Amino acid sequence: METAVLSGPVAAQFAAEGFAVLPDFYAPADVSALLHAVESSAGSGPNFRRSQEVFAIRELLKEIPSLWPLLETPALRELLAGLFPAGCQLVKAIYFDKPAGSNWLVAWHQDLMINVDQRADLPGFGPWTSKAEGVSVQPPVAVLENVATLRIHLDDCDATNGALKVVPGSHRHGVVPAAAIAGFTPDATVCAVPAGGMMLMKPLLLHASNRSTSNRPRRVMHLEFASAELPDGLAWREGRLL
Ligand SMILES: O=C(O)CCC(=O)C(=O)O
Repeated sequence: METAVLSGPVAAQFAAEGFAVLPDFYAPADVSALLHAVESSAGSGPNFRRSQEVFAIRELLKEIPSLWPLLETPALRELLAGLFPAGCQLVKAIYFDKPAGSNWLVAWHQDLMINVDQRADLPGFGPWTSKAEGVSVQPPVAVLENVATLRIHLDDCDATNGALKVVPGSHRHGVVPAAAIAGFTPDATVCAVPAGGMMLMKPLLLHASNRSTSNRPRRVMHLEFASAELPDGLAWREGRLL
């Protein structure tokens, strides 16, 4: 991925370590407006998953379209221009609340699957899964290397309320076999992010998160962007050109 326009130490860290934290990316008033839009949405249906352990909204911008004008600040446009000088599309948007005291933990993994519109017989693509929400596939590593995940934090987040743990540099090892993951995790670090902060992450970065031992929620908007067009016969299921 080109990061020439995203200058300075943040760009260097993102390229070398596969993640970076940008505190103060959204002002407190922006965070309040984003939370208000989520809380006042009367949404229900299969894209909404509510339990004691997690509240998640898939296809977030389709479910709550009023969020995009709030998210698309000059700072976001500048960041995306730095990450993707030739333009990009939003390919996935999810909201996750890990509520206070949640037992939801996420084991070490890489984000290897992308959401697409249909199955297609294409070299390098597979395995495929079909769920109620649609088709997903593991694409070639080159496609994943062209995706950037932006996690917008709406609460102060640290090790006690489910901050992501990551293995710096693990994105440079391609797809890590399950049996090899334990060899990487002694080098893990916790990514604390303040409310209004943004965590940038590459999908091939090994990451995990713990249960919450805090009385604070951990609300995050997880947005994935990509510049790569998929081969003929396949399209990003949630693709939104910017
Ligand atoms: O938000 C979390 O704690 C984990 C999310 C995650 O691992 C993912 O979206 O791949």
